[in-house]
Amino acid sequence: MTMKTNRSIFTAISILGICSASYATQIFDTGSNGSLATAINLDPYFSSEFVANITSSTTVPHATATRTFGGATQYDWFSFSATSGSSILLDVDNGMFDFDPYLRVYDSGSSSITANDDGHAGDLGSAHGYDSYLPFTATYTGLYFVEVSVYVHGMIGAGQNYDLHVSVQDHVAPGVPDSASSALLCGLGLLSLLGFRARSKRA
Ligand SMILES: [Ca+2]
Ligand SMILES: [Ca+2]
Repeated sequence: MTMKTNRSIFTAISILGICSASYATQIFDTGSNGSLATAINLDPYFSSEFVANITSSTTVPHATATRTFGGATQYDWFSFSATSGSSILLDVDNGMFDFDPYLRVYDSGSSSITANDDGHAGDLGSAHGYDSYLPFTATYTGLYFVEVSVYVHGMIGAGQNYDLHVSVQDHVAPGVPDSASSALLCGLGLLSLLGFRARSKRA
């Protein structure tokens, strides 16, 4: 393979990376959230950008937590605020076939509120019915805590990845949709690739 071919492939892969789907409201799990006390708070990441894998994404604010390869072996904890009476939806995507996800929801005093194993009922983003999907109504105003584990209560290990989408009716949505910036970067990347190919032809 020539150096030119290598560079073309590298450039193309870079552009694909830039142009691939991302969530403005996405936070990456760094493995530091192995307990309720260290839960990652998702409140700053809520937005109403369109995400195909999230039910009613443009009308109900949502945030996404993504665990990526290499994460610590642990339970993953997240928190978010909700107002009493608000509809909440927890939606695990891309869990199965890495693992069989199980969700548990607690209040700040570690009292169990609700849980779900295999609620996925055909929404986008899940390839298998073992993904969790948990709608419920907030019974108080304050913080809610979500623990993600492997069925039935095992720790999640390296290589077991997923997206957890949290949608909360009437949540403030400080997250800024990244659609415009992604489109700009994607366009600049494509232009640079076209320029590189033009220079290669003249060489
Ligand atoms: Ca989904
Ligand atoms: Ca499950």
